Amino acid sequence: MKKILILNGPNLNLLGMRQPEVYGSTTLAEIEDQCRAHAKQLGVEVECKQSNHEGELIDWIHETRQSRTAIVLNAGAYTHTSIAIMDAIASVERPVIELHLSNIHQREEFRHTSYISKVAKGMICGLGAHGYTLAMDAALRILEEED
Ligand code: CA2
Repeated sequence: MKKILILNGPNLNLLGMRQPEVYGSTTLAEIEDQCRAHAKQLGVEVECKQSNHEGELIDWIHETRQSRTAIVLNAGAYTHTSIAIMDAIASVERPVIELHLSNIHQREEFRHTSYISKVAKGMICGLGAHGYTLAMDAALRILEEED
């Protein structure tokens, strides 16, 4: 069965608790519930995971190798630093939709560079929590095109 893996990186477990003016007031648990409800409507399997550890995110990306999984990835600040996550994505040859709650291009200069964008199929940013379900729609479309 087609599967969408929703991966959230460092500090995103704090969503809804701090900086609501930047990241919104929806908690990660609420976003994950929305993703699970949306997956039911789409008829696709979904798994939601969050880690503050780069290596753990990389391990989960590796697990999608030779599967029918697409990844929705909010790599948090690793977006701007992690060649290792970029390499992991390139190595598994699975579609990744990069996602950011905030519009990274309207923020500090250091957030304008994304290593993830270099290997992602596409990117959604600036649409808050709604971006996750939009990214799932895009991910499913890509999986269908693979069949
Ligand atoms: O806009 C996004 O989704 C980001 O990926 C969020 C990252 C940031 O480093 C990226 O540049 C853009 C930061 C996530 C931190 O999340 C927090 C949530 C609540 C309170 C504090 C941090």
